[in-house]
Amino acid sequence: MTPAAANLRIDPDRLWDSIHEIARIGPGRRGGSNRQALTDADGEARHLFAGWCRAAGLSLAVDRMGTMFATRPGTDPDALPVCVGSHLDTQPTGGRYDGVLGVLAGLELVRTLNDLDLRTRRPICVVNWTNEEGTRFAPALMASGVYAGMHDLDWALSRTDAEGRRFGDELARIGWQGDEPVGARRMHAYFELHIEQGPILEAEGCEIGVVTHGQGLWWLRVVLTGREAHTGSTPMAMRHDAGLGMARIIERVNRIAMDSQPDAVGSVGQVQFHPNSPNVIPGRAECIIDFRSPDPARLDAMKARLEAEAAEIAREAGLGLDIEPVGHFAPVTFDPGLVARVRAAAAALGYRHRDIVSGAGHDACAVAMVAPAAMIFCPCAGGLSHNEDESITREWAAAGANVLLRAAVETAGIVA
Ligand code: HGY
Ligand code: MN
Ligand code: MN
Repeated sequence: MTPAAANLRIDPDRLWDSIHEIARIGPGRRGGSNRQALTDADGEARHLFAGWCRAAGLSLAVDRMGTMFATRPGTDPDALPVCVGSHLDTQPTGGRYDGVLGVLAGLELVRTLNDLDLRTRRPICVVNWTNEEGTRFAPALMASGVYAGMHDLDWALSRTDAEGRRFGDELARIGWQGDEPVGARRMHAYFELHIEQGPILEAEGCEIGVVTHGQGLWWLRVVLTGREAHTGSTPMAMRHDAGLGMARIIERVNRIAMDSQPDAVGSVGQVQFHPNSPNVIPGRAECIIDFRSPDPARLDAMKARLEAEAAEIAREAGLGLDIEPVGHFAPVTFDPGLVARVRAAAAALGYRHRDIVSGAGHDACAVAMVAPAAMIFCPCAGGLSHNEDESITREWAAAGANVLLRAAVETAGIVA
């Protein structure tokens, strides 16, 4: 590593200010963020980010899923890029840092190289993946999933939100449907900085998580069909209560996850009753089940058990049942060479670090299927995330961004 590169550090105030400037777009009610994919707020944040990229001399390309690729040229025009990124979309009651830290740390990396007029052999590309969260349009990791070949493009563009609006129509409406074929752009390496979204790093006094693996995930859409009827005048024995069936399925998700310990989680975060009226027995109930485990056999066993026992629950309650897998990725092993580079960067920079498995899914989990990928975690207070009280310190953000800078620049190659 050249002396200039060995002393590289980002500008922590500029990174911090950028994070809090973009947080003004799509604010939550309690200081966090509500910038859901393909809303006007998402579109506005994209324009702000694109302006910052142009001001940093980056060339911007957008693919057909709306993913943004902002590239700083390298000295070798034929070399594949080193990509650094994450996502700008948020949960409805999200924090300011989930995803945003990784995208803006990538931009800060470029700004720092510009300040020092340092050239790299490989291009460096900052990425904003569309719809990482999957909250409005399931599944999560949607655009990176299409990029990795997990989903068909037309299937993704046809996904609808709770109001029946199509993903592709909303992407066009906010003016961010690009024309670059999804997946055509190859990467030499991909790094993603992200908050841990768990309590381990803070509890152990570590500033950096060296992410070796990511747990796998199944998202199952379950629809129960009963019969709408009057809640007052319908005898209990005559009810086909989709709401009751859903309650039993939600409880069974918890029981399956608890029976699958250690290293297994399961919850239902999204439920819709139809017609959702207090004096109508629900004729239809729909939810998405979220099962995760780092153990592929355990993950698939949870799914199989749920499918069998949901059929029994539906039969007992006299309900129709449909189960559709709407999201899946197997447990991920990140690229050992890049992981070692992240670990060496943390050590060289003097940060307390430890290896860690990611509980949350990230775009890097999809990208890892088609390119060498690695992740860097920084702590978050109390491990809290997907909550407006999510918080990190400026120092944690800077530590993560400095490790990202060093690992990415070492991979891209500094040209003296
Ligand atoms: O669901 C996830 O793990 C990610 O936070 N979207
Ligand atoms: Mn995220
Ligand atoms: Mn998230």
